[in-house]
Amino acid sequence: MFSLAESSLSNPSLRAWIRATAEHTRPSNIRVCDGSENERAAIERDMVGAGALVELDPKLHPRSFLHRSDPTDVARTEHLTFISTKHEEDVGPTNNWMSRQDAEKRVWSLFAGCMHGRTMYVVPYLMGPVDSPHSRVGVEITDSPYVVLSLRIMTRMGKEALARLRNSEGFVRGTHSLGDLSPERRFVVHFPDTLEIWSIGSGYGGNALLSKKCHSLRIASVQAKKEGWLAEHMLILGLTNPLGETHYVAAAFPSACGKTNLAMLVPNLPGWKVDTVGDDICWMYPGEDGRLWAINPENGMFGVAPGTSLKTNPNAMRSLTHDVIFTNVALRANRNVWWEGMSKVDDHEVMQDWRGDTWTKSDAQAPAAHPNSRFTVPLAQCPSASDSFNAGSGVPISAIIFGGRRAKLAPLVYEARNWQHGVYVGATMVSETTAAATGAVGIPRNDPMAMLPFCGYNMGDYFAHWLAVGQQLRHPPKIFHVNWFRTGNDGRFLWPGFGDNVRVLKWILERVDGAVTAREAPIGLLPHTDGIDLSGMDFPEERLFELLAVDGSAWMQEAGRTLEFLGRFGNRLPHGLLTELRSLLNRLQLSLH
Ligand code: GTP
Ligand code: SPV
Ligand code: MN
Repeated sequence: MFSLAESSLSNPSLRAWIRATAEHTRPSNIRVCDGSENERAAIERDMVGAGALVELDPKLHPRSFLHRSDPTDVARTEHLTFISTKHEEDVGPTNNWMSRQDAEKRVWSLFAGCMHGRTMYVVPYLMGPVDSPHSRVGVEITDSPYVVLSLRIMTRMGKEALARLRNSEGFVRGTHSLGDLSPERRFVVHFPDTLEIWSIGSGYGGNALLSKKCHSLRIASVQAKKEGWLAEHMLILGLTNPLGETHYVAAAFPSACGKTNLAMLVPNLPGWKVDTVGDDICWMYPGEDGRLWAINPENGMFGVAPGTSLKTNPNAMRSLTHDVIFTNVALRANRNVWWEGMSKVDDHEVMQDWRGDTWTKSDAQAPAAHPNSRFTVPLAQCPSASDSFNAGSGVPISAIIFGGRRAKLAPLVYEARNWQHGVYVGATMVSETTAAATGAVGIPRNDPMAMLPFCGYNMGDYFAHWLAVGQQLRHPPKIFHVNWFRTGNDGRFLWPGFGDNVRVLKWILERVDGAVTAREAPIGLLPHTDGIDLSGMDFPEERLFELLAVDGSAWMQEAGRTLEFLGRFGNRLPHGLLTELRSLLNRLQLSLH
């Protein structure tokens, strides 16, 4: 870490931008981050001194900390997130639009003097493997040391990024300030045309770690459209069968719907193995061999804590033994962390909840850990981290899985008939809202490809782009839809999920290999009743029937909802999707007569 004056920063446009930002935001000093251990230790020391980090017991979690964000700042704020383009129709009906002029008036003005008395950190970061032609550079300017420590885990940060940047101007410029943390003065604005992001008033997650959703999805999706690739909200995993054959799979589930968990699953079938390439973001390119290839642009995980345990996700738990930043979890008296679903605790054990208030289970009014509390940890610490994680070319994708959180309707798994039908299945996904964004939870909403909050342009054009990419692929991945969250009449999950999800992945790969047949249903291709391997589990077959049931009249109603949703895109909606909707309606009608 060094100040701008003494730094070896040679990139003239980077220097000019840093100067201009400092003139407007007025920090007391400027630090260019190099990603070193010394820099990390110095920032941690300062933050512990200022009470912004709590050091955990070094015997239990060496070099690990708890951070508490402002209680009004605990999740992404979609209603305060904007895309700024020349023409409003280019952001489409699912994004908030703001003109450049308005953004300067309403948002840039809030940056005036906002870093007074604070240090301005300049954080160069690389998205993607160091030697990948697909990797991209960004620089985030921030006054939050928590953001600096987090980016150091989540990205290849510092020297490696600067080396890649050299004198290029083609980097994403993110300007971030905590501002006064007031939700009234909180904004995240993206300018895809100039590769800029302005974020103020939040220090949490996707609002503040600009490499993540802002750069790798909202800005990158626009670049991907222009350049013929895909920037997606997907995990990437390698699945190896007992014969030693490996296929790679990418899966899009909305926020807090199971990507991290599936990406590092410990299979409940003997002889099967999962390797984790990515848990949240995936960039995919048509390869010369006609297949779709994927890289994970990130270097770490920002994973949901509640529900994570040695039983549900042992690989995540084993990743968390050292060098972790926990955010908004509960703190035990022994300076260890805790969250709901992690382990049994004594009814009368006294802890501090995520706000720092005294908490005991026996008289709890609310959870000890915030429902969107998280851990930040390098992916390399995960026992299942894939050797291909750093591969510049990425991995070839054999199957794409879409999935949602749906108490009713969607079966455990089905397969799309072909690429166009698969794009329809992704485009018409519905999932119940979660604590990952502010607002009510449990409300079903359309969330195409799990990208509703993250697509940086008109989603009508995005669907067309998906169709176009498919046309370029001589060997397109097969597309599937899954739902781990269907409930029975008692309101409980019908499917045990987690390690048992490998049983569904197994069927998916058997379909990819052409090893099994499927049965035709109006919505797509379903497993035969003996298609899902239930060996070694105590699972009544009737329950599998219930999980795989397709209720024709309920799907007919769903088609009405779909028509209304797709109608919002007007003439930007590609014909292919309407064709798919029409064929679905025909098949449903036939099945109901
Ligand atoms: P983001 O990081 O917000 O994008 O979330 P994510 O998609 O990575 O979700 P994650 O894997 O963190 O899971 C979110 C919540 O769903 C956690 O509380 C998990 O315990 C729970 N969950 C994940 N997989 C399953 C499953 O197969 N069944 C059930 N019942 N719950 C699951
Ligand atoms: C999500 O909400 O999908 C996340 C967490 O992965 S955040 O970084 O806040 O976007
Ligand atoms: Mn996510």
